[in-house]
Amino acid sequence: MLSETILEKLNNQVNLEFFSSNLYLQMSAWCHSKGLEGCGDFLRQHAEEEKMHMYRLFDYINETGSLAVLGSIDAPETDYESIHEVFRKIYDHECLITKAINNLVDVAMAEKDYSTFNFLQWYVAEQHEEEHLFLSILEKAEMIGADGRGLYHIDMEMKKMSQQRMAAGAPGGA
Ligand code: OFO
Repeated sequence: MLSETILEKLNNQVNLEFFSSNLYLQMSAWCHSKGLEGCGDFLRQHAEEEKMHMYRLFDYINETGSLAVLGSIDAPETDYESIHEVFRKIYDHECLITKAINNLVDVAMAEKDYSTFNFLQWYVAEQHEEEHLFLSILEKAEMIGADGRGLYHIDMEMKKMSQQRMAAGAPGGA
């Protein structure tokens, strides 16, 4: 049984994960519109992963006998100046998600809701991985540069990562 506070926060997180999915799907469309196929494929896959994060929360809420509630989701930004800006915004967004998860963990602990606390540990580990992943992509992209050749390299790198993830059974794909 979830307390009202925890339920509200879990439902907020459901929406946040949905927003993340839409954000990355929109970014993937921007990449494809600029000819950055590798980046676009990678972000589309990542949008699918975010949907899995959302479903995991949704199922957990349902399993407790509480009601998962889908609220309205803000439209993501559609235009970016560069692929570097895209990756910078993704990294910042992931840091924001980490804060939201940490806040949920704090509340679960304060309420002695050990089941939710335990459930959230998966997200704690996932956020560590995602922050690390996007920080390393951002750093590499900044190192490579933004001229034509640099962009080509970034896109090839992302294509490789996307293919590796597909081979490892990641959800999604273009
Ligand atoms: Fe990319 O983060 Fe969900 O949780």
